[in-house]
Amino acid sequence: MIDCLLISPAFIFEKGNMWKEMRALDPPLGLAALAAWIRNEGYSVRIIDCDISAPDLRTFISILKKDFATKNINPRIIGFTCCTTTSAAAYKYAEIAKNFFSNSKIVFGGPHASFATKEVLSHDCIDYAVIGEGEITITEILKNKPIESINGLAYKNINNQIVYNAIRARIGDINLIPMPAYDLLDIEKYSPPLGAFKRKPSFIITTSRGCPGKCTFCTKTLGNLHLQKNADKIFSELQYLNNQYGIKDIVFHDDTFTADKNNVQDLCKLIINEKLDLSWHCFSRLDYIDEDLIILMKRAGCHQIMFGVESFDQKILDSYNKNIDLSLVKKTVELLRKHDITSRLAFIVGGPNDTKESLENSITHLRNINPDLIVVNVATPFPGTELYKQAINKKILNKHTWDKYTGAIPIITTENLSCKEVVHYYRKFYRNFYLRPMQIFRIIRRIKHFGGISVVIKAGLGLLKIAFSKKDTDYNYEC
Ligand code: B12
Repeated sequence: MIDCLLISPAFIFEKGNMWKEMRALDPPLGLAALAAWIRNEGYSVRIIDCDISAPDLRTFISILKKDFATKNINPRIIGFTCCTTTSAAAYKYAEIAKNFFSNSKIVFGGPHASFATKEVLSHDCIDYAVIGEGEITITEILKNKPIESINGLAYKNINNQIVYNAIRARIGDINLIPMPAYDLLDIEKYSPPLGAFKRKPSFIITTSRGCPGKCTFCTKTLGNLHLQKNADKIFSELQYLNNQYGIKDIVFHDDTFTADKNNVQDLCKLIINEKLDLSWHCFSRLDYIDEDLIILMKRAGCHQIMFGVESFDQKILDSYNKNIDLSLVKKTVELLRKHDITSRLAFIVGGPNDTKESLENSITHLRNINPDLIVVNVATPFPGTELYKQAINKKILNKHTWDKYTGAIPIITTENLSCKEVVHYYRKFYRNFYLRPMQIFRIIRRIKHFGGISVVIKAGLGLLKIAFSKKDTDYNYEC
């Protein structure tokens, strides 16, 4: 018997998707966080990351047979993490798991379980959906608390109706959450996307939970309250990853790593004073960074910062509720250049208000401002977001299965752009930005910042695939 088996379903991205071409293989951090908490409470727990060990259903079946069923190891709870994009795959894995272990309770958590709860529970094999932060909720299931008294849980009653229990309050002090159970993952098998790390081994972590922003395209699984692990705690986690697994490079995947300036300063000072050999990359906001901080971050090993700019049209940016002044873009990119930190800017194409003019304008501005790297996503209305509500209200949501919600396929038809035009601009951004002699020269010159020659070649080939797929109808989309 094992108390809890946690599973991250595998997902195969379509051709031309940025994550596929950039060969990212990132750890299920939510499951590692849950596992650490569950273990601290005295329960046994294991994680299967299907991307690594069971990329197809046949392998999954043989793992369940070999490692569990034949050894009579029956999990009391089988928990799946479920993003919108991975939901269809998650349902298939869950059905197999329930067939093997009919007495186990199948629990779904993560963004899709939190915002598409009804759909998740419509599957016979799924018993419970956990909404929001999962640690305390899953522990209470393990403790056999009466189901109707567990906050943050939705389930089916005997009449097969869905019951939503009271909302689960957030764990107030993020410093009380134990370090994710990295030992339950095959750390050496993971790698952040090409171009995001400077050297290997590199690993991705988060140091905060929640985001006060109100961006219309963002899924806020853990809510608005931003809580930050303190610098000491982050530093010991970095030391652990370094000592235990030789990790030398980190991608801080927090929504806004610099949200708490004092804390970042404390962390940088710790890294510098303790001489931790670390290079790192983080995500920030243009209004949460200044030159003093940039200088200190650089001294502490920061080699790249990513900012969401989304559009160079202030009105369109405002329509995303991003609340950022575009004049900051040029200033910030120049500051990063001055201090030899790679700048990476992220854009959205195909939002409800985008027009050909606004996208052409963004492409021209981008070339003038000239950051080091860019990332482009097609506007994708994930359940629970304002963008999703807008798409439903305006009746502009196309019929698509959730596996198409990858950020590279148009899911909404806008007033001004056809799906074909959106795909055209998705590729044009990449083409016009990267395929310039000056840009190619710049990347070659900064090879050590981008992780070496082989990484640049692989990333370059991936970008060519994104930018030059045979025709704009490669994607099987309906408009
Ligand atoms: C790191 C990250 C990645 C990494 C790694 C993903 C991974 N394997 O975990 C990379 C770069 C690969 C990535 C890729 C993508 N990502 Co991403 N990513 C994140 C990010 C920034 C952090 C996730 C994280 O680790 N959080 C910390 C942990 C502690 O929180 P958590 O995962 O939510 O888990 C808690 C609860 O949700 C719950 N829970 C989760 N699983 C389970 C399971 C059970 C059984 C239970 C009980 C509870 C439970 O308990 C956990 C602990 O409290 C989030 C944004 C965010 N701030 O959460 C986006 C986010 C998850 N990504 C998102 C998206 C859209 C994508 C992409 C499609 C790319 C894109 N176009 O943006 C791809 C697809 C990935 C996929 N396989 O589905 C969306 C998902 C939206 C949705 N509705 O599904 C998010 C929410 C971003 C956003 N704000 O919109 N991503």
